Amino acid sequence: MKLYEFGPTRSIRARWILQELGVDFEAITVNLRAGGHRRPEFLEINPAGKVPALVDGGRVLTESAAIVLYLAEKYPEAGFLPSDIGQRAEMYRWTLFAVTELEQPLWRIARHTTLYPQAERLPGDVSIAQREFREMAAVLEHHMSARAFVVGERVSAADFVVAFTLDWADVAGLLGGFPQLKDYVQRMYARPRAPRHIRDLLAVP
Ligand SMILES: N[C@@H](CCC(=O)N[C@@H](CS)C(=O)NCC(=O)O)C(=O)O
Repeated sequence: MKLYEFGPTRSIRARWILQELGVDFEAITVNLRAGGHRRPEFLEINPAGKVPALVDGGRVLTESAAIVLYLAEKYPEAGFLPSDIGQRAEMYRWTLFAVTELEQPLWRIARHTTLYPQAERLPGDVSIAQREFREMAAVLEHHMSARAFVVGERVSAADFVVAFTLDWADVAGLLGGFPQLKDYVQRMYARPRAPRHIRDLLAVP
């Protein structure tokens, strides 16, 4: 398997589950800062020009959450995909909650603070997105009281997606007031096969 990735990005989700599974994979850096995602050879793999992308034999898969779910299903013995349909439904629920309700405001904040050219940034949207993130984080904070994992009693694919998203929120300074979420991120990143934190990868030139 080949993982096309770039340090402090959503490719961490895919790397996280690959590391937890302990499967061999080749990591190929697509340097976003150098425009590697716009090169024709990468656009052939992901016409959207975004990381991560996973190449597994003849299969090419993009979308970080889809990659995590695919790998959880490919290696059922790892137990990252709950066998009970109710728990699996919860796993999908929180995975999608992370990439829609939590990640979208974070993405808007990133775009309007650093990614868009200065003239296109909308500072007003940053405060709206911060508020919307906090409203949804409060829902997860409540859900996480007295539980170690997002679903059931053990780690599942959803945890790799959710914990990464909350690490991103931490970098954006948005985890204040959410002690359960802070503890949860710390616990998840203390796992022996956890990836590096976004803030550490951002420091890599
Ligand atoms: N929904 C996609 C988003 C992927 C994405 O936007 N990746 C960013 C890095 S986090 C990227 O490659 N950006 C390059 C660009 O948009 O030009 C996923 O979760 O995989």
